Amino acid sequence: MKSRGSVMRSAKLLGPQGHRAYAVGDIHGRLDLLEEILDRIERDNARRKAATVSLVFLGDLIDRGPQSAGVVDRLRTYRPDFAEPLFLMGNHEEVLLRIVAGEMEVLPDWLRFGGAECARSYGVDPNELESSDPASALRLLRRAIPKEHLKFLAGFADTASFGGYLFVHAGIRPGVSIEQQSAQDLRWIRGAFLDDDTDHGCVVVHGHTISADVDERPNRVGLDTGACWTGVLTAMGLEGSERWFLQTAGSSQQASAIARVANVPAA
Ligand SMILES: [Mn+2]
Repeated sequence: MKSRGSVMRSAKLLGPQGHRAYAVGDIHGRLDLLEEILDRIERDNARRKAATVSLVFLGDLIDRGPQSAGVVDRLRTYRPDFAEPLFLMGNHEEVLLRIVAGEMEVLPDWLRFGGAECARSYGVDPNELESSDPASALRLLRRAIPKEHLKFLAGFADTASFGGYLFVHAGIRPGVSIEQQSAQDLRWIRGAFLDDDTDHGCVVVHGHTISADVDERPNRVGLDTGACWTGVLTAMGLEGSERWFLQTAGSSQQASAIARVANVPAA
């Protein structure tokens, strides 16, 4: 996959003294779980002492689940009074933005890896997209997806730092300085990052790769618990030396869902 834009967009969050941060894993079109985790975060925050709060969404808001349009609309207009929201670019947002920019050759992959559900949430029939010529398919999508949604997604950052933590969607390339990381790696990397246990100089908080529960290692914390299939959306709170996790209740089918997730193609 090509990666567009050589300049990494980075946000420096306040922290850590007197500041608190929450990070939310991959939502993938589950508006129901998003509402539940926002509620849990707000209640968790209310129990703690007053602080400046950052609320970081780790990307992949869209695709797979049934309500991508609903999730984007909810977060685009989300202005909580207790926290400052910040959004990171996932590979799924990247692919959608590339398609509506005219890169129609990635359309079949997008539809196969959860884009069909996303298209449907915007009132577009994925079968019609597949059977249309590229120009017509592009027109269909551009007509259906509100410009404000695309503008919102296009404004997502690639990294955010909070004290000794670095938030990214997928991970970082080990041995490469944070400033030199490519957008491609930050949004797509798996094995080379996940299997690396060296000290990165910061603890990397990421989503993108599904694990059966929080994947907590000395040099990274993975928060993608496969919400779309398991019903478990995970968030992490950070303040000072403290670290804690919040999760949606999930379904009783969670164990079998996790087993199925393990067979899902890596997109
Ligand atoms: Mn991802």
